[in-house]
Amino acid sequence: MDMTLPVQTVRTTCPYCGVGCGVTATVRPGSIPIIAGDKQHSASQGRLCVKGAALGETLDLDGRLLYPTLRTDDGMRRASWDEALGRIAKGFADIIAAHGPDAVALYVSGQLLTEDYYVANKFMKGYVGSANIDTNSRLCMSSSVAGHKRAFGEDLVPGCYEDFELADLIVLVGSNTAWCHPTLFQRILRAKEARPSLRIVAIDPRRTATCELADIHLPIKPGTDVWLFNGLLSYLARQGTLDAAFVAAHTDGFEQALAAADVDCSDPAQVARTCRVDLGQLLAFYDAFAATSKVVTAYSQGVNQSSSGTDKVNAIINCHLATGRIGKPGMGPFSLTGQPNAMGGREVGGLANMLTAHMDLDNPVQRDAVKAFWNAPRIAAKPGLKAVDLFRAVEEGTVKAVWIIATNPLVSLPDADQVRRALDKCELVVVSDIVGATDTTVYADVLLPALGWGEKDGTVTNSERCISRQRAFLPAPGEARADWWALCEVARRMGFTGFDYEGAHEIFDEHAQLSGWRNGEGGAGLRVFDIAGMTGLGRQAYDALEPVQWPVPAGDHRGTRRLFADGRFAHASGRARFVATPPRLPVHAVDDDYPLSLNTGRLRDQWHTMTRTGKSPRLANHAPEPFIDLHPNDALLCGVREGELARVTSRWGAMVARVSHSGGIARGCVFVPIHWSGQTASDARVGAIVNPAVDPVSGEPEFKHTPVRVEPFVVEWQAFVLSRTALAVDRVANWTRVQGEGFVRYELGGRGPAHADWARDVLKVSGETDWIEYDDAGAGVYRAAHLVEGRLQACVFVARRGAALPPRQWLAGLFAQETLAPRDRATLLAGRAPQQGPDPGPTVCSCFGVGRNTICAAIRAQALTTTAQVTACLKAGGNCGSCVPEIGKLLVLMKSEETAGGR
Ligand SMILES: Nc1nc2c(c(=O)[nH]1)N[C@H]1C(S)=C(S)[C@@H](COP(=O)(O)OP(=O)(O)OC[C@H]3O[C@@H](n4cnc5c(=O)[nH]c(N)nc54)[C@H](O)[C@@H]3O)O[C@H]1N2
Ligand SMILES: Nc1nc2c(c(=O)[nH]1)N[C@H]1C(S)=C(S)[C@@H](COP(=O)(O)OP(=O)(O)OC[C@H]3O[C@@H](n4cnc5c(=O)[nH]c(N)nc54)[C@H](O)[C@@H]3O)O[C@H]1N2
Ligand code: SF4
Ligand SMILES: [Mo]
Repeated sequence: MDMTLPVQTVRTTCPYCGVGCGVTATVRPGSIPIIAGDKQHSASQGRLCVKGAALGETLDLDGRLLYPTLRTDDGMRRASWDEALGRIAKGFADIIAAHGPDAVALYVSGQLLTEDYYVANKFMKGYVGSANIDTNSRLCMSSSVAGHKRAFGEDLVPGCYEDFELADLIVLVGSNTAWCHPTLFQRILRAKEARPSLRIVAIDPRRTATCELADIHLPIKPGTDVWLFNGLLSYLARQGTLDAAFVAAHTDGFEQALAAADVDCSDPAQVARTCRVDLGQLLAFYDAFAATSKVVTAYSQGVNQSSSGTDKVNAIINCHLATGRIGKPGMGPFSLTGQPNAMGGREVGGLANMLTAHMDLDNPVQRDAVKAFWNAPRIAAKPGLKAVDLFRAVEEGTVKAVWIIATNPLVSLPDADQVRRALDKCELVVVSDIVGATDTTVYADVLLPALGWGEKDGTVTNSERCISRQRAFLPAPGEARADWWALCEVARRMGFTGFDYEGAHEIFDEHAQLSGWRNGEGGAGLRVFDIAGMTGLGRQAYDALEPVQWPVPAGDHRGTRRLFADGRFAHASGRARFVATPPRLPVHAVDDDYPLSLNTGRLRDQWHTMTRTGKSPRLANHAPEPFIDLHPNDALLCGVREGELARVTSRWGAMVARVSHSGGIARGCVFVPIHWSGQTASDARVGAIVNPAVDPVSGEPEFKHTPVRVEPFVVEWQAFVLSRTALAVDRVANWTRVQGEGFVRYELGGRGPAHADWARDVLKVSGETDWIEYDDAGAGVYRAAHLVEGRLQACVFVARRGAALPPRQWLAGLFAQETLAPRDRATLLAGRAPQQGPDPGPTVCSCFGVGRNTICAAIRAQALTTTAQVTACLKAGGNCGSCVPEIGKLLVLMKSEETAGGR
């Protein structure tokens, strides 16, 4: 390594959530890049959350896919790019020739860059001639897209992040902002600190970290948001707090929407009963909304992922249109996007029912315009299959080839075992990923290595329409290539012209040109998505591109913060539309067999199926195991106990995880996180039990509600293993694993003997070795450690119940020692240091590694009352701030314990 190479700092954008924070990566030869917040980035102003801050820990090449592989009769073998691309091109061409263009499909992702996405869409819709390209955004944003199109005439987010700071009331609906959009949440908190009159309302069935800092929390019954917002519209109308002039001048359909709302929702008491919320709290929210003009209503998956998701979106937008609270500073409906490029994918038309550049498949003039611009041989004439239907068609055999790029559908689709059956049967499965082993790559016939974050180059668009560069700062590993490149190479091999790009900048240029192309023709009005002002950048200007919010029409290079300021919308009439939203319950109701409602969602420190965040030991500590969170009374009824394993079963499948009581779950509800896959647990893929019901308009799945039952998962013993090397544990009844600092941690639940032979077998130890053990068969306790030349190689602890196992922290720390200190060796099998301080408990602050018990002890001992005091005392919360809401929660908890104790 040449140590004289200069230290280089590259400005780029975080690859995780839709906030789209600016990141600086400082690259030094021979050491891992140093990641920091980019103070110059308008979206984040230097802030990063804990996931962004840990990006440096995810960049090593362990587990990376480095060259193409092909399936043969004897399994997968390495292949050249040429051979792999040739096989895809021939496979696609043969199937199209025999069965037509709709027999092939692409399934892509909001984690692609706009340039990759653009090429994928052009390839399918313009050259293959089928709209069978859908994306995981179907699972994420499609209800918002459909809601925007119905209300505004185009998929448009009116506001910007600054509106959160300018608002006097922020309503967070179905959004765990504190964990899923953390730096934006911190912006909200700072605004509230500066201006305590800013009120926050959280609407979520769970009491999440976000709710802790809300003035009002409405723990709504899952799926009933439309009642709540119809009720609000009706209430506003009765109170006379509508903006009649705005409604008259700029909207259509108000009367019908109000009439529909009045049918079931005109009586707040009735609404409160239906939504299962306190009437007083409901009215407090309604009054706050009525009395405040600067209101931002931000929403996310509690709204979108529902069989009435599109109606939920429109019920919210209706309230903003009725009060004219849109397009002005500090107000508006605000769809928070999930993935880093959810927006970019929508701009290029990545969904099966969209064309490109916000044009429509069912508009013949626009279809012709795109075909002409692309100089394409054909153009898709009808919408393609939406994600859930797409994989059904694969199983039925009507779709015979599928190319999956940057998504993991075997984990993330509902009824995920159906996806497994589909891929198992499919003639040609191509998967492009950065990781070799995922639940989906296992089914690939052709596996292509993609460039990952830090290696790839292009643009992403965040929740506030801000286009921002992701820049490469690392060399391409192995033979990995950009996704757009692989798509272009296949297109060329299929004989398609129009795929000769020198680099991402040329693709972006074409995309920008198309956005302005024949804009205004086709009887649909001017398309607001117009970035013609960004054409002709050339490589240099593209590389230097600063974040900018679209639209950026020709002649303008500063972009647009807010839309609709002039009251003009994108329907041909120029007016916005109210949508009548008669409320309806989720498709599948709970019943005696499946009495509980399963809700699924995210944890603070993991990203989706963990292929990247799972590499960081620091991130793993926050929630090292999958869990089933439910109310203690329901647990009692189900016969399950906190800390023990339980099985959750639905009509679609079953899974196993540990029972937990966070205190935030209402009776009748269960929450399970989405992050575990077949790579990280034997049986905790929640997608396998989620019902495949979808919203009739958007096709978005009902991820937030599935009827389930919970019962004990009986094991005879529980154990954990910490091992420097990965182990084969698949014969144990239940296992989960996470990455530690220098070791892998397994949590096991099993049946049958678990003593010396078993332990040596699991740890792959044979013959004479440095092996120390403790066996108390009567008590069901077994403990052993394996040392190699004085260095701890692995240890295993077995007990009848999980609660009888020692905490993992102290043992984990021993893996940092090159040679185990004699006193540590002496107490190794006790699982604790000789004079050990108290167990710090599960990590709350990942930046400084501060545990829950430590924080509680400090609060108690020093009578701390504010999060700032806790930070001053322990540092916890003082860096990225992601854990501040949880510290707040602990303060509340301790206070209530104190009050209870004082009684
Ligand atoms: N840490 C982390 N952050 C992420 C991600 C991640 O994987 N990890 N993923 C990113 C992506 S792609 C996305 S889409 C976003 C998602 O961001 P969010 O939507 O904030 O996250 P979720 O946890 O999916 O769900 C949000 C909340 O909806 C609530 N909910 C469930 N049912 C209902 C209902 O009927 N009504 C209402 N009002 N609420 C309900 C749930 O209890 C949950 O707290 O997060 C992004 N950010
Ligand atoms: N039960 C339940 N299921 C859900 C949800 C839920 O709330 N509940 N939420 C849904 C939502 S909102 C979303 S967004 C999805 C997310 O679900 P997925 O998209 O399936 O999850 P990821 O783990 O993000 O998958 C991304 C894959 O792309 C790979 N990858 C990363 N970068 C690149 C790249 O540059 N190129 C290529 N080719 N590959 C790359 C990663 O290694 C990983 O395998 O899950 C959905 N599923
Ligand atoms: S909030 Fe966190 S995950 Fe989201 S973009 Fe910013 S640093 Fe990345
Ligand atoms: Mo998402």
